[in-house]
Amino acid sequence: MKKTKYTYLKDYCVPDYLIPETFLEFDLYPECTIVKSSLKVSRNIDKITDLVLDGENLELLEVLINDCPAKYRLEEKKLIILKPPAVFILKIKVSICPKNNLTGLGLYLSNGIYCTQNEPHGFRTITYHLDRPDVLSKFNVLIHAPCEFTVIASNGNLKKHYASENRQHVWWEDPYPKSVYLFALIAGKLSTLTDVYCNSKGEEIILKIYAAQNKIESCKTALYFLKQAMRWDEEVFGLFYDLKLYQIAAIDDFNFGAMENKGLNIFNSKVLLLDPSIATDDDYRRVASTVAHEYFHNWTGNRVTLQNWFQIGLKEGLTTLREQLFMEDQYGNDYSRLESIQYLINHQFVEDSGSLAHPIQPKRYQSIDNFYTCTVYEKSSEIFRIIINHFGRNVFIKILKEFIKKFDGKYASLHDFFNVVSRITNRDFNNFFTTWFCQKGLVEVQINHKITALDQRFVLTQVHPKAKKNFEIFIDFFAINLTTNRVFKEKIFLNTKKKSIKFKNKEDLIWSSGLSYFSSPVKISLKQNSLWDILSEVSIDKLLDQVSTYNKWQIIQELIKNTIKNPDKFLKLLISVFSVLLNDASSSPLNFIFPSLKSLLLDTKEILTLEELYKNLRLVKLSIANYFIDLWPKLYNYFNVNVPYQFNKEAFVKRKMKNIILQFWLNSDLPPYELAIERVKHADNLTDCYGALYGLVNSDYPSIIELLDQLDWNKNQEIYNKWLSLNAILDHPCVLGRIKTIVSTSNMFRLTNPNNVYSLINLFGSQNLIRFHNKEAYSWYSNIILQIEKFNPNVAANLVQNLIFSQGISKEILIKQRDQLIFLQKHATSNNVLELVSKGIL
Ligand code: B3K
Ligand code: ZN
Repeated sequence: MKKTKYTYLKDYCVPDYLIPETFLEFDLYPECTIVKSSLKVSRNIDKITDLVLDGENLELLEVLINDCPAKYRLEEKKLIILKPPAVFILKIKVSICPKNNLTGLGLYLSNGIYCTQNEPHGFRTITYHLDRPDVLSKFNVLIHAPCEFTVIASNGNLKKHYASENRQHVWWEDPYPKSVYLFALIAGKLSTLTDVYCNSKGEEIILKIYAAQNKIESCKTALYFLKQAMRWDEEVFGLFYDLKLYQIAAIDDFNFGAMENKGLNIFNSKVLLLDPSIATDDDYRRVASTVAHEYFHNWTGNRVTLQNWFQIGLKEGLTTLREQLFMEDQYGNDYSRLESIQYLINHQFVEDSGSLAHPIQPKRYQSIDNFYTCTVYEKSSEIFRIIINHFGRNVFIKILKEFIKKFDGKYASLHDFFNVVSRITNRDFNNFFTTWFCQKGLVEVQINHKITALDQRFVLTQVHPKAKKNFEIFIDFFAINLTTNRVFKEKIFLNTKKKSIKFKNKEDLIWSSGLSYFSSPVKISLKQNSLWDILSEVSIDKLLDQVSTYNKWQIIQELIKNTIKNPDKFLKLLISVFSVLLNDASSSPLNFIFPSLKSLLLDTKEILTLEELYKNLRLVKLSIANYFIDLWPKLYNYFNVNVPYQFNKEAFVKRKMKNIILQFWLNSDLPPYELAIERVKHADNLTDCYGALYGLVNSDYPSIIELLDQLDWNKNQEIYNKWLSLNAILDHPCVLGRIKTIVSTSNMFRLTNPNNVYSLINLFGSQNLIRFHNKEAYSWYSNIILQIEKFNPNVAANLVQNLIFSQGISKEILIKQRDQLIFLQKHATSNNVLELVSKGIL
């Protein structure tokens, strides 16, 4: 039996020692990089005790205390300095091998470029240190590198650069104390894009982006987004950048999107490079939001860091909220807000309803890597947003400023933040904090409509099978009296199981879809079939006309779900709603996007199996496509404006509409295959080209395999990853065979490249539910997980999540799923994989 070792929040203690200053010296060589450190150490408790440093996969060469040999003991992942003095200088020399490091953590090589990733525990594979966020240290870094390197960078400001003996020597100094997870190093033959940002105080900040020579031109738009984000943070939060230099490096092999290292962000190229021929509009938006997110971390994460890793929701939730507010301000409140709500529902609601559900602040973990989830990012952001919803943006800004002032240069916990919230709002947030941050599980608010002899009422009930205590739910209740046309709004604080809202006029037709805007991250269940009957009687456009963008979208999403559950009953109504929407040129494209299969399964799991749901979904799409068959060409032409590609809100909304129309049309009995293929071949931008391909892949186009094979999409990794993703979502009996062939024979595909793995294998497991959930795919998939786990447990664990999915899956297939999890439990070796597997087996 493998031993399971957990880290518990209740065991947290302040560090025994502090390291206020760190000097690092790197002599970079692929096979053997020597890392020398000189640490100023001071005891932080009264008792004389050993100093226990973290370190993994290091070859220890020397340990000195105050320049004399130290007394130490070496354990597997620890270097224990035996009872050192209260204050001393510790010098350590280790050797590491970046070339053989395929974990995507610590110091590694990506296409010949030295790069680092240290959050959460990469630094311990670079040298011995206190690898915990509550130890903050001022860094001085000296790097020795080959003469031909054009970029040799670390955090902070460049102090000195000189060459001698065929090597370059570069000194960096970061004036701000930081946790080691924020340390970064980039070195290699890279090109640089430089710009200057002048802040509103008139100070100049040099901006630099580093990327491979053939990619540097594609970084210009990211630079523009960066300047937008810097300006926005000054104007909205009064937060200014605090160094003279801001650097971003683009790397091809990176485990996730990007990393906020102080003054030197490292980005996965996928979320930095933009050019209409390699990136879609969605990529443009993702780059804007990621560049802004990493920049905003400078205050929420870097200047104020975390007490321990149980608090990641603090920096990630606050930063995600800041990123979302930025996107709403820059790219349209309605569109961006609906997009984040949709993301939350499609991903976080699904996560919170399954076996991988966890509180934002977990009580324990085996591998903290497994907690960078949409619960920690998106759910916590929604909970922080409640403060804005309830008290207004200005109060939130005041709270954040106060919090930063109090904890600047220090670490903080979620609890610390809510203490500031309580103080400033004059309201006790303790219970709010413990219920929302320490309990897991999706909260559902059921809304029952009852007509009594005297009145009619809406009864709101909170339901949360996984939590013990009632949540404090802020509800901005919305109803509309369709008889009198009066809109009714009320703020309700649902901190008990039930509350009801009475309406005296029991004869009137009153409709409620719950929230007037998304005021809390809860799933609203409208238990009011009678109301849907009312809707068929009254003119639906009357209702849609009078409600907010959010309500409109919510009613349509609810109707789509009902139609998929019961097409006979609701299809007619859905079609009449679509008629209204399609005839309104200002309709948001998001109204026409169906909820994800996974989120639909959450609503239908007791009634429909995955196959039945999928069948109904296709039927609904076909019916809509055929019903509007005369309208599609007109709409398509209307939105197909013939102007050169530009990324701005008006243009991307038009392209989105155009592509949605094409995708519906392709699902009809008269699909415009030729038009779609013409788009694929001749569109002047990837959004239109990919949109047409996406439509074809999701239609019955008979030559789809030949078309995918003919595409010449292996010129660069960016476009190749797009091609992989189209293969991953193919609804075709050959899909598994194709994926296997790509993995084993394509010379562009590397299992060691996270983007390749995510675009093909992970997407297959997470999106192609119909083709993935079967015995053959499962057993191939778990073998791939084991192969990847050997060199990159982080990426392997991300894949495991797809094997833990039960909604709508038949018992017979679930047994096979379990068999694979048991197989993985037997053969896997990493905490990352084992922790998820054991949650899946429970
Ligand atoms: N803080 C990083 C994520 C680190 C993930 C480590 N597994 C990027 C971000 O959230 O901005
Ligand atoms: Zn973040």
